[in-house]
Amino acid sequence: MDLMRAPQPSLEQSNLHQSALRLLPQGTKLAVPKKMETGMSAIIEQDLNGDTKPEAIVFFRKEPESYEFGYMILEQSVKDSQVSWKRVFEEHVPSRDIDFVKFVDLAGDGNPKLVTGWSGGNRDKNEIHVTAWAADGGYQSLTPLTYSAAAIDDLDNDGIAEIVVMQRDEVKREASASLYRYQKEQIQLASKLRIDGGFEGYDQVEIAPVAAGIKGVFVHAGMGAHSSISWLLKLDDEGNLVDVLNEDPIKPTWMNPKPVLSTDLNGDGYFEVDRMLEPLQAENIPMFAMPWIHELYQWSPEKGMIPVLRTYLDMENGFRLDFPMRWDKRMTLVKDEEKPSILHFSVVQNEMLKEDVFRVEVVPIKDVAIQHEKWRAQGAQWVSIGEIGSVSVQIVYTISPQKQPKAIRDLLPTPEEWAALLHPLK
Ligand SMILES: [Ca+2]
Ligand SMILES: [Ca+2]
Ligand SMILES: [Ca+2]
Repeated sequence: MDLMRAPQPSLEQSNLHQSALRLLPQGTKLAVPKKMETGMSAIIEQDLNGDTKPEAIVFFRKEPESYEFGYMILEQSVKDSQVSWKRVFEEHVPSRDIDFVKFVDLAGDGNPKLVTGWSGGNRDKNEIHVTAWAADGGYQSLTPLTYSAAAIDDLDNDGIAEIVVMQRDEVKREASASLYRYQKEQIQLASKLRIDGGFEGYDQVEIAPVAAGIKGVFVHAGMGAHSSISWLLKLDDEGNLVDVLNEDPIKPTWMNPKPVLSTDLNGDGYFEVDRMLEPLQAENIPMFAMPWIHELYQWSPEKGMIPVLRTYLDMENGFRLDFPMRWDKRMTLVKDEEKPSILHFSVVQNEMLKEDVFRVEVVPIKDVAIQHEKWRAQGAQWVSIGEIGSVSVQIVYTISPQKQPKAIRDLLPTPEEWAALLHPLK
């Protein structure tokens, strides 16, 4: 038996592939969409009309390059145990690429609709196409939505997905967020919110949980060379999109000196919004050497945006070191002038910079024993708080915590607390 032989596609799959090639419109070839949840392929099988038999959706592009892409829907029929495929729908879209493909239950009837994004089409606009099946009319592509970025998910948790479309007009420097719902066999605008348009492009547009049973749209946009603006949109009681980060979404104040992305960093299931802080007493530190503190906020129905985590991100070594919330902003830090991976922490009291309290040092695991030997010779006290990849993270006290005044000693974590503050970056 030849174990090296590549797996053969099943008869059914090769039949579909051959049928798809045979049915391709003149002058086209198969094209694989850029983003898809099912495996990357030009041919996807999915039941679109609810008869439990999958249809095949086949994506193609015109050859030679002519900025025309498209797709066709094939229906299968079985006769004398022979499967054959027939083209029942075809749409050509002027565009530069197939941005994404999703199958989304937009009507709440359990039948997913085909939702496709096409980039760089008419007048360089991106378009979302929704292709729906109706018992009396077959397949139909609904009026397209133009978009700069989009998020498709169940925003109001009623079991039916919505489409949130972000637009940006580069010339007029205007932007907006629009909420669309599938109603009466059409895509209908449910709410539109104007936001500031003075940015370069969207870094993230994602629907994610913000609090128990509540979702929001996390929007981050890049501005200038490095900085960024953020909005967090959610639905108010009337079902309108509102921004909970900025008092006026057209004059946003939630800005950061670098691009930021939202995730659930503290692991409670809800996404946070980053606000980068300069440590206290850091006025004279140049931007490239700034040890940014990331203050992460979550939305609360009662209190609005509240900080839930302050943390330092060491991208180079792949970890984050959380700050105990009791530190408030009193503990400040600075990067070592010679070895920037070393962070010196000090307590600020009465606006006066105190002596160093401790430093964080990243030591290659293989060198830890030698390093400890050196510190022992210097009479230093330290805690090994954990290993990330090939490095060990060490806390080295400037003076023994027992000799610190109570006010400072109370700020210092116990060894167990230290270990719980260190996390690998995902
Ligand atoms: Ca079907
Ligand atoms: Ca919904
Ligand atoms: Ca969280």
